[in-house]
Amino acid sequence: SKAPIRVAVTGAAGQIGYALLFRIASGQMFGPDQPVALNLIEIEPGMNALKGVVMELEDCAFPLLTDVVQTSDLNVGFKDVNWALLVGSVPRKKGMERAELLGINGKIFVGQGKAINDNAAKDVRVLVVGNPCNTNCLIAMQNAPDVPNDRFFAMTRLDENRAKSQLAQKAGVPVSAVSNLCVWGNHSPTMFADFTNAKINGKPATEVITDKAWLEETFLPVVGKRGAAIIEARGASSAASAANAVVDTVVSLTTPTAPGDFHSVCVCSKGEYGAPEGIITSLPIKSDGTKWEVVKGLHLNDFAKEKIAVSINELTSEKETAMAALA
Ligand code: NAX
Repeated sequence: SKAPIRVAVTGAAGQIGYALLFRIASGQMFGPDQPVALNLIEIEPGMNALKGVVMELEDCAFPLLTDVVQTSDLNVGFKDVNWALLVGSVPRKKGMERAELLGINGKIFVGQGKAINDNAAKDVRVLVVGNPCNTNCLIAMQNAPDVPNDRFFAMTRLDENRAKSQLAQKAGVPVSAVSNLCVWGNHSPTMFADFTNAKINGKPATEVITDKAWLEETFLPVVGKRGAAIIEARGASSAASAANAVVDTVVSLTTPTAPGDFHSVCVCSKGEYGAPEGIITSLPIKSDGTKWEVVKGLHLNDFAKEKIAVSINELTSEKETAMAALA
């Protein structure tokens, strides 16, 4: 039988953790015949809640789940892991400056990057979910010099999925009819959900939804503010849909992408589409099941270019602020 894939999850006792762990353990992330082991990482105050979550994992009697580690020690937590899903981070509190938030989280991701560098399996891949996820990912990457840069990812798949769902509803088609939806830039309200390259039943989305004003003035803000709308309605931030996007991201990186299609993942830029080299920015990605690459040759009109530039500028400034806070 296959050796288990060992997956670290930080913030494992949090909301997203609660929706994510059961999907990994049930086989939805790596497939129905792939055993998995979980290394669950929490800070000290979360350890008791984590114990309860582990009891529930046991009570699911998942046939694929070989073992579960619970720890607040990063060296133990990242030991031999093939995937590190970095979900935990410190949320912005009322009155907290952005620089302060970037500094606090920056320190967390310095430590996690180092521990991944020193303990993880040789093939480790890292997906950062905890916000500000692009900059947190950059910091982890910089502190894991032995891990190649192309193993670091941050999550914009929830934004992609939200955008697809909105387009499908507007066009009156099932969501599976929407493809080629790239979210560009930072995972923040500045991200650009690119309807200009999206397709609906294989046709340009802009030929199916001809209401340009709706696309520019309703669709984009609805997608950008979806997280806030969910907090307003649910009294808590999106968790199940975020966990689902984590599963989707890993599946998209580890299985072949449908021919002609792509997905949104934040990766370390090599200057594609004019993004500055070395920032973690969301780009159109395809995979052959093992290796991923940035899809080249998409046309960006002036509207798209302008939107993407705003988000890239924000990333550059986040990077500078975080570097200054950590110096
Ligand atoms: P919760 O506050 O429910 O859970 C976070 C958990 O992380 C807590 O249990 C906490 O104890 C733990 N934690 C904090 N610092 C830690 C550390 N240094 N090491 C290990 N664990 C630590 O938040 P939740 O709703 O689960 O969201 C988690 C993160 O995902 C937040 O930063 C949130 O902003 C971010 N999100 C990112 C999304 C994306 O698309 N990239 C979408 C969903 C979500 O908003």
